[in-house]
Amino acid sequence: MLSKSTIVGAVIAVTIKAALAGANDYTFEPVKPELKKGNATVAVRLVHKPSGKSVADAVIIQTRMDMAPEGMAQMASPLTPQPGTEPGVYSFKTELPMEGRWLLSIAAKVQGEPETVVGKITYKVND
Ligand SMILES: [Cu+2]
Repeated sequence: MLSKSTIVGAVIAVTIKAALAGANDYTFEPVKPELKKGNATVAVRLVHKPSGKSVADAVIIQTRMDMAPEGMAQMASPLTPQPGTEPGVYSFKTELPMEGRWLLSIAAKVQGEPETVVGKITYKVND
């Protein structure tokens, strides 16, 4: 016979697993990890890891592109959303005035997922 504490423990374990599964089931991947200095299009694919499928219809709620990886977090370039080229790909226009590593921080709401999905991608920007 199962003790009450065993059952409570199992319920808690399942609850924690469900919470961890949530947003961590999703990942943002760069369409191209390298960009050219100047006018640039930053495109990311949102992937549901367990199925390997691209996720269309996510709502991007926050973006930031800055040079934090080079110790220049204050050097940020605003991102302007562009029409998607294909389902599951989210594109933005920006201006990258300096070569080096730039960090994209992005947050999205995915249908059926209560947690916010966040991603961080480091791009290499070439002259
Ligand atoms: Cu810089």
